[in-house]
Parts: sequence; C-alpha cells; structure tokens
Amino acid sequence: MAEAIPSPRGLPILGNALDIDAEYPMTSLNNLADRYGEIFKLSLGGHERVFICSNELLNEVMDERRFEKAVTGALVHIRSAVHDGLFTAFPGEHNWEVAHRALMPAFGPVPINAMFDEMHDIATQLILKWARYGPDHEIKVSDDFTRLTLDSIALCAMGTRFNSFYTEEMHPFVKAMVGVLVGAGERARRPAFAPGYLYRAADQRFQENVDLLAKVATNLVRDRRQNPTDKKDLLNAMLHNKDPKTGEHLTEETITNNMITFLIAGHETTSGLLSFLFYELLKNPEAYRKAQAEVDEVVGEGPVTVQHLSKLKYINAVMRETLRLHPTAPAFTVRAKQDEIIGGKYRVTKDMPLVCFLMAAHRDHAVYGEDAERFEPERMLDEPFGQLPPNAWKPFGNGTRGCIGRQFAWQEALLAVAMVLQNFDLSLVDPTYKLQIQSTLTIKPKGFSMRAKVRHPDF
Ligand code: MNH
Repeated sequence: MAEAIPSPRGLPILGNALDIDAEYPMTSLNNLADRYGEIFKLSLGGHERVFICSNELLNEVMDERRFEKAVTGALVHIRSAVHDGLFTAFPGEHNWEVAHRALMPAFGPVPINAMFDEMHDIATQLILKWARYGPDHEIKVSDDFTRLTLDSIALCAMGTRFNSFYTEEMHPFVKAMVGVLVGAGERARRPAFAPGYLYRAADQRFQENVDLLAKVATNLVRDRRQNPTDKKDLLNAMLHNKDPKTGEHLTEETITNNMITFLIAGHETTSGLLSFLFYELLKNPEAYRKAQAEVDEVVGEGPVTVQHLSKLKYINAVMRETLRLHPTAPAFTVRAKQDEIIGGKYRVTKDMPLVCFLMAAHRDHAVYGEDAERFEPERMLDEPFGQLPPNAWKPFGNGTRGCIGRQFAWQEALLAVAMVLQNFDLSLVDPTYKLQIQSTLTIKPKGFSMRAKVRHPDF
C-alpha cells in the first residue's frame, strides 16, 4: 500500500511558502527534516517538491537507471544565464554530451596537477595579505576565500588575473554572479499568479547581471583568440578539444556558457568549504592541533609542493568531514524516469522533483551514529571512509551529472589549508560566534571572522 508523503499543512494559494524563512531557508528545511524524518513534501511557487533526507532513500534515488538529474527551481532561472552549459543542461541535451566528452580529460589528474603552481601563486597572495595586515586584523573569512577561489579558477582555467586581493571591492563578476544566483532563487519562489509588472525592476537588474557575466566571458574568449598560447588550460581545451565520439568542436555559445559555468561553479562551493573548515577547526581545538601537526610533520617550513598533498591524510579527512556537515552545495535534484514507488511505499510521479537534501542525509544516525552532528575527522580517514555504505557522502553529486571540478577543488583546498596552517596561528574574533548559514544556491557561514598571527617570526 502506498503511503502519503508527510507535509506541513499549507495555505490555499501560498502553499508552504511561509514554512520557509526567506533569509535562513536552511534552518527551516533542517527543522522540517528533524520533524518528518526520511522524507517530506512542500508546495512552493505552485509546485510540489519532495525532500529526501535519509541515506536509505538517497541510495535508492541515486540509481541512474531509474532516476536522472532534474533541472528545476532556481536552476531553470540560472539557465537564462548559461543555457545548456554543463551544470544546467537537461539530461540528454546534445551540447552537454559534446562538452562533457570533450572536456572530461581536461579535468583529469594530470592537467589538474599541472595547475598546481598557479594555485600556489594565488594562495601565496592570501598568505601575504594576512601576514601584512597583522595579528589584530579582523579577517572576513568568506570574502578572502572567495578572492582566493575566484582568482584561482580564473588564472588556472583561463589564464586571467582578477587580482581580487588588490582591491577592496570584489571583481564586478562576483556581484553580478551573486545577483544572478539570488535573483534565480527569488524568481523560483514567485507565486505563479503574481502579475509580471510587479517584477519589472527586478527582472531588469537580473538581465543586467546576466549580460555582465556574458560580457566578462566573451572578452576572455576573444582575448585568447587574439593572443593564442599553448597553455594546457580549460579555455584552450574548450577552443580546441573535439568530442571523441562525434568529432564535433564546442560551438561559440557553448564555450561562453561553460566559461561562465566554470567561473560560478568553480569558486563559490570551494570558498564555502574553506570557510566552514576553519570554523570547525576553531571550534574543535583537538582537530586543529592534529591538522597543524600534520602540516609541520609532512611539509615543515619549506614551500608546499604537489607531492606533499597526498600525504596530508588527516587534513583530507577534515575536508571530507567539513563537506559532510556543511555540504556547500546543500542539495541537488533528481526525478524518476517513470512513475515510481520509493522506499517501498511512497508514490512519486515522474515529473516530481526529488530534492536530495544533503544537510539531512549526511547526518543520518543510521549511518553516522548518535554523534552524527559532531565534527569528527577520524571517521573520514581513508579506512573508515571506504567502509561507509553506498551514497553516504554525496557533496559532489551523482554519477554522470556529478561534479566535473572535484579534483580541481580538492587540490586547491588542500593546498590552501596546508599553507594557512603552516603560516598562522588562528583565533576566533568572537569566541561566542554562533554559526548561521547564509544561502544562495550554495551555503557559507554568515559573519564569520578570525585573526591570523604569523607563526614564524622571521616570516
Ligand atoms: Mn561542482 C556539478 C558540488 C567544485 C564545476 N558540483 C556539481 C554538483 C555538485 C557539485 C553537488 C552536481 C549538481 C547537480 O546534480 O545538480 N562542486 C561541488 C562542490 C565543489 C565543487 C561541493 C567544491 C568543494 N565544481 C567545482 C569546481 C568546478 C565545478 C571547482 C569547476 C572548475 N560542478 C561543476 C560543473 C558541474 C558541477 C561544470 C556540472 C557537471 C555536469 O552536470 O556535467
């Protein structure tokens, strides 16, 4: 017998809109997951969405034979900026197939390793900035990690320096990108019946932001065409690689769409990972001490090299544990290829978005025990990690539509953590700081700041 999917009672037209706090949606969703357990359903903007909150159900909907990526909600509106780019393409779209096959090799271990020196260059700028500002300076953690990850993807992928560490304001690309992400979320929440003129000003701002992203990307492509190099970066891969199956090149539009996609997808999530990671280390002094001791032992006082990274086992576990508790892409959405029963009892139709809500699924007591809420890197060391049940840890999404930039992000974050711990002793500006989650499409710790004191006086 099918069982109804539990849902808070909604209002006639607004549905469950009032069940979700506009400023802190994650808090509302976490509370709903606590209340309902493995699954619940909301009606938002006239559409039903099912939230998958347990490992057992998540494991079932990760079966790519029965379920596929759904482009719904905010993603539909991000599509107006990046169309059929890798992240926002509908399943089966031809340009996704071509770009996926042509670009996969460019994200493999060899080309990513080759980007190490440029990642190191940008990370050094962050270290110098913090050292020169001195031990009393209040570091706005997410802002500086955003500078790091944005400059890193721009340099490694397109050979361009955004020089964000040399300006007080973020690069205009960041403002436009946040505008598009926030705007896309707002559009997805608009009640279906609302008259369009209410949103004319918002829509115009949205379009201006979309245009600015396109302008930055088009300029980068034009520059490269005018000044060709044989650098093995993503831009050259997009310009020159062919789809091994069909022999096709990427079209001009596909190149721009994916350029914007890489700039957006390639920095927000990694910057969030680094911010949450230092938040957790500062709240867990024992883990902090172990992580720093590992850098001292593996690297010592000299420069961090690419060979050191695979030896940083504890920090690797710290990164996994951070993404378990704070998956910076907190959810992704799939749908059934045909009407289905999941969990042996919940009926879902094929057009119903199934939101894989990682904030809850990653804290499933059935997998992580009673202390699932605790930050404990030991459980993510290679051996216990390898023994987790299937699909217990999904911060990079699933299968063919999983993250293409995972190795890039991992190398960049490992390097940054090692360099920060090697060079500084960190402390909280406000020891009573309480974590609040700021969310657009991704999450970061709101208002989190710290101080950094150089460890070696002869710096
Ligand atoms: Mn990334 C897809 C998380 C870093 C480029 N990424 C995804 C998905 C998740 C994800 C989850 C699946 C989304 C979905 O199913 O709708 N990504 C992350 C996280 C980090 C990250 C947590 C860092 C930490 N991602 C990066 C970096 C890049 C990148 C760095 C680029 C350099 N990600 C992508 C692209 C896709 C993607 C492109 C879409 C892949 C596809 O569908 O073909």
